[in-house]
Amino acid sequence: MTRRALIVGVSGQDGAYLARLLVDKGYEVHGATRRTSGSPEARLEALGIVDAVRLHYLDLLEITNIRRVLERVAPDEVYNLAAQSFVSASFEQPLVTSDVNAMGALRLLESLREAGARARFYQASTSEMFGNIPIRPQTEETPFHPRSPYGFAKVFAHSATVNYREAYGMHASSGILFNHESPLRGAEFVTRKITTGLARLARGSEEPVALGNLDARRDWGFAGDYVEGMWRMLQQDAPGDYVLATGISTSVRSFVEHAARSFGWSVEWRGSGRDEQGVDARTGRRLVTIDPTFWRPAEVDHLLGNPAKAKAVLGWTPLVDVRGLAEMMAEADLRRLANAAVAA
Ligand code: NAP
Ligand code: F7E
Repeated sequence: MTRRALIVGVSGQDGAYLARLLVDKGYEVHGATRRTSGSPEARLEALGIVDAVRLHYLDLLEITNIRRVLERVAPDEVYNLAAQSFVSASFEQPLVTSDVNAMGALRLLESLREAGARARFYQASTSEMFGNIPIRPQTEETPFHPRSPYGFAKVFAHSATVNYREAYGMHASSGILFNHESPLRGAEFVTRKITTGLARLARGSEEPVALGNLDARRDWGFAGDYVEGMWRMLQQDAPGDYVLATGISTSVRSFVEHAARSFGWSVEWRGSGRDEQGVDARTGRRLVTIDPTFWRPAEVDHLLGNPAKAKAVLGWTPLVDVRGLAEMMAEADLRRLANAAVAA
């Protein structure tokens, strides 16, 4: 029998890759998206699957509409990928971030429980829950110390998922995913900001990429690999929590160097603090400058995940490393700019 999946947050990066994976696996794929003035279909179009996904309006702020969509779709699997996902913005909008990321997840869980639905549930938890915990690498057992409204709202949603599993026997799983990126990543996140900024420089722009903390370290993987892990979690007989990560952490500074190599530049760092600059070693051309407005009120300095449980239980392994990721994103941004220039 054809399985039916509902992806809440289908218009986002992960929503698009997960939708493609499930379409390829023969699922009937329903995508929930809130009404905005933009196109919720852009990423689905980019992956060539827009006609294969049935869209429904759903906002996690409104419980009646969640109930109606669940009733209409009657899914076998529900993936909650919806969130205000930009950590920086969560300092400016802590209340709306919490309403969507924390209470929104609870509204979904409660609607499933009330309906007596037997659907399996996936919650998009995050390494940001670990925040600045001085234990590395982080596993499913590592305590949380969130450093932002985004992080503490996600701890709430994670705890709710665990509790609904324990209290009501729901098949509710939580993926504690470390940073994962792709050519479809939002332009405000640092990896994509770097690859689009460098691609513009390669096309003749004279505007260096203005960045914040170059020393922050993240465990960066490829979104296409991570959605496979999400799906595998819901195929287990028993629900659970799983870290998905590569097991390698890289600084923002090194990510710049990896991306710059795709454009033929070798970055040399000059100066320090807010006067630091990244220049092309051969020509001295300015590629990166520092803008303190991108520093955060509370930073997460170093995240490094241990995906051993996911490897052992789910048989999951990430295929793309950070160098391959930087190259993939840089090439995609360069191609996009070249195509836009031809079309203009
Ligand atoms: P994303 O590109 O920002 O996508 C977020 C999705 O949530 C979008 O479809 C967005 O819709 C939707 N959304 C926002 N507010 C909503 C609301 N009130 N009601 C319904 N939908 C709403 O994020 P992503 O990178 O794909 O990440 C997917 C999930 O994984 C998020 O929950 C994120 O917090 C979590 N996560 C991400 C990472 C990562 O590195 N990417 C790591 C760990 C966890 P619009 O298009 O209308 O904005
Ligand atoms: O920042 C530093 C910044 O915004 C990464 C989300 O998907 O992953 C993501 O959250 C690091 C931080 O991602 C700039 O200070 C320096 O230390 O790309 P980011 P994030 O905050 O790690 C987690 C796992 C999620 O769950 C989130 O949803 O890079 N950084 N300079 C900068 N960051 C940005 N955005 N812009 C800069 O100019």
